[in-house]
Amino acid sequence: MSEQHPVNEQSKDRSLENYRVEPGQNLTTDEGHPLSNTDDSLKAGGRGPTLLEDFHFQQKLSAFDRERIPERVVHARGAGAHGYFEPYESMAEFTKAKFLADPAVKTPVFVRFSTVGGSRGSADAVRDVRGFSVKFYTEDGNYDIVGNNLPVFFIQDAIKFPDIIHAVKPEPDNEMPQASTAHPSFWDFISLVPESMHMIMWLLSDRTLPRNFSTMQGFGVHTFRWVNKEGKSRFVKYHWKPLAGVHSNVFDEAQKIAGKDPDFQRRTLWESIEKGIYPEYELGVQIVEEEDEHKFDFDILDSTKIIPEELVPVRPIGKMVLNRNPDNFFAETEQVAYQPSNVVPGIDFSNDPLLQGRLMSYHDSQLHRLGSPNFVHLPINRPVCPFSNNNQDGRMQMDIKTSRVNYSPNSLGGNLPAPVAPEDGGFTTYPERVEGHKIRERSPSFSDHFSQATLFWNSLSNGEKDRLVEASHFELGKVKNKEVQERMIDRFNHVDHELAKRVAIGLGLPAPTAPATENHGRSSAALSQEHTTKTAKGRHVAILAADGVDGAQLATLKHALSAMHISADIVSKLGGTIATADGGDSIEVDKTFLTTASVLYDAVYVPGGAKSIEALKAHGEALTFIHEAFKHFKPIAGSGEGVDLLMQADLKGIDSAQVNGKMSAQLGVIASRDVSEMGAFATAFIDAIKEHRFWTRPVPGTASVE
Ligand code: HDD
Repeated sequence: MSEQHPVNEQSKDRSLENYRVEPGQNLTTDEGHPLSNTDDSLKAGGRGPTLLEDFHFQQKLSAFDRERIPERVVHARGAGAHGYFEPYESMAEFTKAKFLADPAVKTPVFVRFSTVGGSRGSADAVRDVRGFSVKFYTEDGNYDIVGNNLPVFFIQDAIKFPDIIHAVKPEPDNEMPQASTAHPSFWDFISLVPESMHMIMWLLSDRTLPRNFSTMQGFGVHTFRWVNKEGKSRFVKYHWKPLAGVHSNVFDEAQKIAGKDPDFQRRTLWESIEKGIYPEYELGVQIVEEEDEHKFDFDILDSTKIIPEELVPVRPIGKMVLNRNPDNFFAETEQVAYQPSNVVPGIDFSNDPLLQGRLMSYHDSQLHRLGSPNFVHLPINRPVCPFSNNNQDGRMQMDIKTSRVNYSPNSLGGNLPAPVAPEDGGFTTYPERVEGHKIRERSPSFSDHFSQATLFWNSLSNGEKDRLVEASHFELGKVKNKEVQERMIDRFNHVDHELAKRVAIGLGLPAPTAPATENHGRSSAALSQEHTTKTAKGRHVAILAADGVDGAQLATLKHALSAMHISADIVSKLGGTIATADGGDSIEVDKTFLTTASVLYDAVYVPGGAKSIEALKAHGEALTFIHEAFKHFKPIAGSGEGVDLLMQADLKGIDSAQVNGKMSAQLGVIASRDVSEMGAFATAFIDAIKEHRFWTRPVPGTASVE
């Protein structure tokens, strides 16, 4: 019989507890020798050479010399968090995976979000795919969903992975550019590999500029299998939907964030958990009966395809909450080792050739970067259930196995550890029948590369389309090779003729005269971010103020924001405190115009107070702050004399006559000179914050405004 090992939300935290180390009282060597001096090396005389016998110096330096391990060959830059997953209802009808069987059981998880192309020290906010990896510590061992924030991939077969990654990474001669796809070798490859076109449409869209990790979707990408107790198998695709909605930066903003705060997404994740505003995601599945495998006009084993939600709805099955920051970045976030091959009974693979290759590559990658098969002994990777087998020795073996028996079968050790029979829960591979010739060939069912790229394009709002076209002008504008640019225009012409013409115009190249493929006209509402959840929880507002600010207005707004779990920083010219107009308590300044920037906030508020507004008007940075927020489509609010600062900023499309009357709300700019209705003003501002961005604003320099 298999043993039962109940798991709860605390199981992983408790297992990590055994490894946490507090600083000790005494400074010692690694072997515990007390040390009296760590500031001077042992020398032959005060000005003499250092002596070889200085064991403390040797150990300190050689430990330091070996601090770095190879960074991940992709997804090197990342941030992690602990949390839990709880199912809404039992999924036992579909899978025998125990962690999905009981809504009362919270399974601990460790999640790592990442960018793909940049190195470990690169900026967070760059245009890139984001990794979305989840390790579930279940009673049947670790289960990893190693996904991305896009539902499809560049290539169909894992043997092309080194090629796409070589093409996307900095070019080999000069190692440029860092964390960017905007370079010739990437687009050369893409223009020659048409299966990448669907992914390219997603790559050029707002999806690759997520505002935060908490505002992006996650996808398992491949089709997987679920198998129930009766041995019935179904195909499954995974979707993570953020409860905070799916929201993005604009490109200009993302580029500025990368300079102002390269750690922006890592920091926001960390700080929101510290504040108790926990990122939450709903897990959903699309389930396809085995007999329906061939009923679609694409192959469900092809990772460049989605299953449109109109064809197979996403069924929400549970929720994940990230509620604890790691104690140590290296020990947890860097050493965590995800592997798509980590599955539990009830979950199995499909024959997707991209997935099949991944089943080998991740283990190999962990062996290389962590240095030994014993990486599973590292605290973050250890399962929360017992594990036992006859693997032995190797570098950094952590366990002291006490049995003389290390083989199977055996009689000297009672034939332990013994295999677990399938009926008692032992893993069995789904006995799918397969036959075929050994061939290096792509299935003909994988050959339509454009229909779903067109579906994606058709599903975008006009603003999303404008920004996608702009992204293509930026990316291909950096490719000073006409042949590659022309090949890409031809590829776009297979997706949509208008799109191809618009790309060509921006590059200054001849536009195609007729479509290469007629647009099929189909769309899917789920593909546009415009239809996402609207909530203000977790947003971050800048309040611009100086000495003489109206304390009552400020207090009302701050109170209303915090009631909605929106945090706010007082931003002023100098640090320290500012005095309120009514002589009340002085107010702590959180950031100065030098230590922060408009791009780091989701919205801006300017409270009244004549003296405060005069000071802000005299300080150019306050106006820049508002201009940038406006340019990036963010909600902006001013009350009392605060309206004067908004007027001085001369925001395009905002009717000043209307603003000077009672409260007005135009294109996400909320203004009210009348401060008798601060409650209604706060509500209007919070409603605007829920919208996240006001895309219809006429912002000069964007594709929609000439
Ligand atoms: Fe991969 C890391 C996601 C295809 C080979 N991949 C890695 C990570 C994520 C993904 C999120 C970071 C894991 C972490 O946080 O530690 N990869 C994907 C997705 C893919 C995909 C969603 C397509 C559906 N990957 C893919 C292929 C191969 C790899 C086809 C190779 C055949 N991926 C790797 C790797 C990495 C990796 C080289 C680098 C570090 C690591 O595994 O742990 O093995």
